[in-house]
Amino acid sequence: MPDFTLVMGNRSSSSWSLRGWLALKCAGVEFDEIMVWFKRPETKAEILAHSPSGFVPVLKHSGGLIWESLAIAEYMADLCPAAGLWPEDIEARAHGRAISTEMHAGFSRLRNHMPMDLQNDRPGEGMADGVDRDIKRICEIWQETRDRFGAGGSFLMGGFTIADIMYAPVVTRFKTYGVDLGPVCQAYADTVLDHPLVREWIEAAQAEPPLGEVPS
Ligand SMILES: N[C@@H](CCC(=O)N[C@@H](CS)C(=O)NCC(=O)O)C(=O)O
Repeated sequence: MPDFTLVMGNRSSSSWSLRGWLALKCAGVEFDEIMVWFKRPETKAEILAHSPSGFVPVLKHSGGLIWESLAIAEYMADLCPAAGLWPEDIEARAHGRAISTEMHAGFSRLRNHMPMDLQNDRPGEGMADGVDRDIKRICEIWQETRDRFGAGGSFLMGGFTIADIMYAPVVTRFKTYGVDLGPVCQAYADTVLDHPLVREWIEAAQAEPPLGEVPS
């Protein structure tokens, strides 16, 4: 039995769970999954049985508990340095941490009005007041990071790092809601959507029953 267990939400709508899952997968460890289905009367109680914050994802490892997706990703980077979850260069790593925490703490308008939905296409929906400002800032971040640190590969900092993990759910939102991106950002978004682990998650999400039809 693996020593790692990830408690997560169902794949079609749990954007933070995608981040935790990608971090464990990229670290290359075996882990068990406990999935909590959202939007049922018992959802909150089921999450609280595992998570002190009442949110997922939560990682259980060696008797310890790590909640918050970014803390999980940092934990895996510490445990598995050879996995390259952060770039080696200190300036690049600091930049990666800055844009990851900006994502973790911000873009609430985008998150509220364009929730992750991997089962439907919703072009044109969600463009409420302020969402355009979040989109513009995210595109600036992607473009600047690619320009300054992306020379070694097709992801934000070359290889696939925690920075890409933090922005992967946003990439799926831009596709679901048909957001028009410039060529650099669209190329980056397409690269993320084509990552084998992102494809694996999306395919599994599309095979889930629609949320309203999940039995209690
Ligand atoms: N800052 C947290 C956010 C976690 C979060 O909001 N998780 C959502 C799922 S994507 C959740 O647990 N929702 C359950 C609820 O609101 O009851 C993290 O990074 O892990």
